Amino acid sequence: MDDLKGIAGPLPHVFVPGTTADQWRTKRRPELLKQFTGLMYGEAPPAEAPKATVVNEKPMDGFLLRNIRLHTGILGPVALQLTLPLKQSKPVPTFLALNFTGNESLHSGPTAWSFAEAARRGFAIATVCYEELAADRKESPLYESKYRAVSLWAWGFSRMVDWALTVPELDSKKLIALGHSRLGKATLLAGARDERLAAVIPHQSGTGGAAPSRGTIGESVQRINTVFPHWFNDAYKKFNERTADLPFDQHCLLACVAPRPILLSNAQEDTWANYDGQFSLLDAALPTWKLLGGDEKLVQKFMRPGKHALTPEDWTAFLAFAEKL
Ligand code: GTR
Repeated sequence: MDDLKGIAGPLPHVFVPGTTADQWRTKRRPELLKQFTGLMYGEAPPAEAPKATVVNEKPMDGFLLRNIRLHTGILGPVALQLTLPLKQSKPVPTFLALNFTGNESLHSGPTAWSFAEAARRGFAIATVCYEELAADRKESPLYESKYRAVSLWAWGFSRMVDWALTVPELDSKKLIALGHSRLGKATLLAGARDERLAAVIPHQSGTGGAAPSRGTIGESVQRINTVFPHWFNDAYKKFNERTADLPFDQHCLLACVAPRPILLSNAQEDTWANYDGQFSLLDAALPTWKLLGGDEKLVQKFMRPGKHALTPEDWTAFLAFAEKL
């Protein structure tokens, strides 16, 4: 594994040869998740029973929009926006997504999402603005605690799952986590930790997401830990200049998603996110899908021309992937 594209190998093993599916589930996967918590992402708060109140609901052009106040417990209440098909005869598959710019901003302009198209194809989209969960500022008093931002955002996904499981219109077996960039990092971590997420789309997630800590292209661990010291824990900073000593790389986190479907999506000009390294790691994690009997056709890579962004073309790819679930 020394010559993987975008990675300074060798990579640590995901599991030793001879490991059984049962040993993976009961021993190796929990051990890896514990290492990721201890050496990189930090803890997540305990879960609390979800409480939600519907604020209002209105038909829009091509979908139904419902605003909800979701009480997450320790991080307080957040505004959750749910869009649904106008008519539905059965519970619908649902994207659970964090957004950067606020729920309102997703309806027009460059940050617009494809709500009507998703609804037409029978999907719901539930979204929360990430900073409502945890501020993205290193100065936030939140980070004087043991918690760090990516882990808190990932925890937010799980609170959305708690809530989604209480909504009869949503298909509890088809909850799909989606996030872009730093939220793609949180998406992958949430998908690895929370098996109730049926599929995961870490979009252009880069370093600290699906890209290798041992990367040779794009953002280094040292740089991400310096510019965003509140994203990962203090232990991860000790590896700034010696990533080869990490007992894992991100293929081990990808493997924790198996046997569930995953789509790694990237953009040609987004070399900062080391898509070569990400795709190499997905290949390195694939034996876990084989071990668990997962559907390898649903371990997918998507690449489009252009820059770091979440575009309508990306939504088309997400929907095509989700339709196969
Ligand atoms: C960049 C950061 C990346 C990525 C991106 C984003 O500045 O270096 O890791 O997360 O921000 O979230 O858009």
